[in-house]
Amino acid sequence: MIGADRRGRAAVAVVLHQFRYSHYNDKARWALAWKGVRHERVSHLPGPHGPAIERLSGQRQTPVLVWDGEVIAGSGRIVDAVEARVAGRPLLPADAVARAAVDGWRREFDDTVGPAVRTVVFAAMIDHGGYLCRLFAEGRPVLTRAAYRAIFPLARGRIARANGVTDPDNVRRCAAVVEAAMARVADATAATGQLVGDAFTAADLTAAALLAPLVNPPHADMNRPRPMPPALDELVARWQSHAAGRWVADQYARHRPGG
Ligand SMILES: N[C@@H](CCC(=O)N[C@@H](CS)C(=O)NCC(=O)O)C(=O)O
Repeated sequence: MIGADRRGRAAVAVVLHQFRYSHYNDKARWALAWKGVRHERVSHLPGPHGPAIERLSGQRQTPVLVWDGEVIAGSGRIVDAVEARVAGRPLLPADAVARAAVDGWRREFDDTVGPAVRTVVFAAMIDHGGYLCRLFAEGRPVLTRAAYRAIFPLARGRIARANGVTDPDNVRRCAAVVEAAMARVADATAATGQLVGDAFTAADLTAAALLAPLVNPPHADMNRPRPMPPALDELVARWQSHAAGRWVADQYARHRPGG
């Protein structure tokens, strides 16, 4: 746990506004864990989250980090902010060539692979409202869970559109993006076990977190409860046995502090 920030202050007030089990959110959780930043988490329910996140950050997506009153929206900006504020255990290499390679992996995963993974995973669970509600409302009072489940059928269409699962061609296109990304990761990590050089960087953190929904790694933040919907079970079984799936699980085991 961190005792002081770069400016030497003893206590830092850090709050992460998040969705449970969400892969972009897990990038932020991972950066905070990697640097040992003590923080509070506020879990929002997808759907009803909009007004509160918009009031806080001027946009509607999670994760949003509040660090000593400064509001930082977006997982990439959060990783950079944590890196800039906390010395030690660097996530960004000092060497310019390595840094450009890390930035390239981050861009590709943030812009292309992350959304494709989300579409493929949502396609496997969109017709299982009870399971989706259980995931996102875990830990909430029973009345909140019941109310969330009751309104889900009304929100289903919007959730399906927002996650790109209404068009079967788009789901197929996203599955192809996932296939290509898994092949590239398996290939790129074969030599050293890491994407750039032989040390864990923001490239590994980004790729592993954004691929995690395919693999259900054994970490409390991303290990979805079972039983899962059958199509999701099949998807996870398939990717867990792929070399890139094993790499994701290994990154969580070796480089993700806490359990
Ligand atoms: N580019 C953003 C993407 C974040 C994102 O897609 N967040 C999703 C959850 S994984 C979200 O908040 N969706 C709700 C919405 O768009 O209203 C980042 O890197 O943080």
